[in-house]
Amino acid sequence: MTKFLFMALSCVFVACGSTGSKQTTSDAPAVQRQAPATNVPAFNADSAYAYVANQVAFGPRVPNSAAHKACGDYLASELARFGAKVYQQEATLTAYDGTRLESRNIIGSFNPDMDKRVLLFAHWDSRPYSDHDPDPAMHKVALDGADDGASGVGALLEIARLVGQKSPSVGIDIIFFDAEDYGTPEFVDTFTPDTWCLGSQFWAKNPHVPNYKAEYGILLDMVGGKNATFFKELQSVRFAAPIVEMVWSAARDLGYGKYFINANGGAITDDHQYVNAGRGIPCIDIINYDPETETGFPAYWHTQKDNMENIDRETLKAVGQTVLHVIYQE
Ligand code: AHN
Ligand code: ZN
Repeated sequence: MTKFLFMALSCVFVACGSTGSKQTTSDAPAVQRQAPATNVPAFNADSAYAYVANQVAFGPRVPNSAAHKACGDYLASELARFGAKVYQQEATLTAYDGTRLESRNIIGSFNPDMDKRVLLFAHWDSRPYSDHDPDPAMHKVALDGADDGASGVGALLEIARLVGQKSPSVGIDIIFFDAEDYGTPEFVDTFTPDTWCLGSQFWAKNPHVPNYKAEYGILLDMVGGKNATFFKELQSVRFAAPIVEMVWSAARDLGYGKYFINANGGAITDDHQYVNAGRGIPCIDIINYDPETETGFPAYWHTQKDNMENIDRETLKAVGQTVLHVIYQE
């Protein structure tokens, strides 16, 4: 009843232009426009930025390295500090070249006994190669992964901190997947399927609790870049269109339409695909997509330039506040 009233009011506000939203176009039906939620905590961008910087400060989080181990311990202890029930799922996974990767998926559950759950995830490992670097001498050198890896985890740690302070009315699971970014490099000719996203592939077959289920899932991948643009990723649109619309319209209502572009992007192989296919959970990917570059990713993607210089608090805020809005309206 109150929900309908709120929706009616929000439509009136939109109609008379008093919400401050600058977007004039919409492909979402009006019924999906959300009530102006007043119970949503404020995402602290400085806090998220610090969680990103802290990860990068360990050095590249390449599986089997000391930095990887130390950062994994840090992430697990932060989730525990925020009040989550923490699961650490260790597995030896095999890379494209046969390397055995000592991997760890790190899971924080809030209100683990609640039936209705939302899954939020990101990968926490960083790529062992800068195989898109303009300098060939860098192709086999590990990168910082400030955006590619650390940004999604940093935003989710800030969300975890807030969820721990004041619970939404659904259970929240936050998964930091390992071994996402050890996929076949550009300098190798052989094609092996499914070499990316090894941690999420493992989890999809071996969830941390039997028959794990969530209403939907949201993947954050490269969510910290300055002037990032999040187009509607095509696999997300195919498998979870209502979730895409819910998230993009929440972003628009919050005034983040310059980041969340109301147009389709490319199809991207990413952790959401395996969670979707393996567990039947409709998942979307919020990922920085640049239609102007050859790869579809920002120019610093998989180069030495994926460092803290590209990380912008405003982008982290746009993504984090949007995700909070979505989970607190449940
Ligand atoms: C591929 O490059 C096949 N997928 C992109 C997944 C990814 C890598 N996201 C971050 N790094
Ligand atoms: Zn990557």
